[in-house]
Amino acid sequence: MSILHLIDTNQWFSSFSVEKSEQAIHALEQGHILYLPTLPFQLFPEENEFLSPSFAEPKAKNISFNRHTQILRCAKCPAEKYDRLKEMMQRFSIQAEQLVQSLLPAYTAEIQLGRTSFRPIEIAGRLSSYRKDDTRLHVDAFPATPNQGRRILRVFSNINPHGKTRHWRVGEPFSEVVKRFLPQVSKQWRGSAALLKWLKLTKSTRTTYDHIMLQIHDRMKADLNYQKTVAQQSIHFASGASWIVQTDHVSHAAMSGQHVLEQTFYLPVAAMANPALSPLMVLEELTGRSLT
Ligand SMILES: O=C(O)CCC(=O)C(=O)O
Ligand SMILES: [Fe+2]
Repeated sequence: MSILHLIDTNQWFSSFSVEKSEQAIHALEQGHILYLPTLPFQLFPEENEFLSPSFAEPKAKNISFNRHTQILRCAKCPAEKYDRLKEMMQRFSIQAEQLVQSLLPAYTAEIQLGRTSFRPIEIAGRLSSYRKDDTRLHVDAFPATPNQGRRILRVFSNINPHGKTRHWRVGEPFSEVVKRFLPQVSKQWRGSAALLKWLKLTKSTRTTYDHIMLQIHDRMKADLNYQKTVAQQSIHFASGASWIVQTDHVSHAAMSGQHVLEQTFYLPVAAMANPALSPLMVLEELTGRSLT
């Protein structure tokens, strides 16, 4: 069965039937990817110049924007272009939010807006440490930004102007990932969470949940045999298409592609239709204790 759940729309804010929304939430929570092949993010002609790796630092994988603070992190942006790039990312962020509001209305009361990112650098051939190497299958967990059990929901849009797809690999279901890697997770040192916070290495407390998810993330990426042999499928997201995925439980790897926009949201587990499917509750069930 395909892991893609098709959503037929060409509007960022459209009216979906209750049934369509329920099906979408069900699919998402089961670990499917909501695929919107006819929902492009439209650039204004004068924005095409941003489709160039020259704005991003070679080592950074993205340009990031925080809509709350209005801060755009773009080291190589010429001053006169800063505001226009910000406007483009803000427009994407608002449209991604409208999509979530219209397609997943049951989430809207609780969902929290995270960072917006723009990724103008070709993935294939990019050099990075294994932990940062997103061409290796992984579930998302962020070292500096503990999410303390909240779900990570991401909206992507492939804005490649040359018709180039974004190629992902998608691996085994989270329940299988956990069976394999939870036994390898080392214990969190007592006091380490407080120390990380005190050193400002984390923005909030790294809970046991965050510790386990980071370890799973790292161990998946470190295991080259696993990367090669685990059951997996290849997916090519067309340019002009958008997709929504909960990247904290869908094992994914981005193999090639250039120019994508991405909006991150955080969702409290209690806001899910079926909280038992969250990584937090799956891990709490297996470890028999509270992890946050
Ligand atoms: O840039 C991409 O296509 C996906 C990279 C990734 O692993 C992520 O955003 O979680
Ligand atoms: Fe990821």
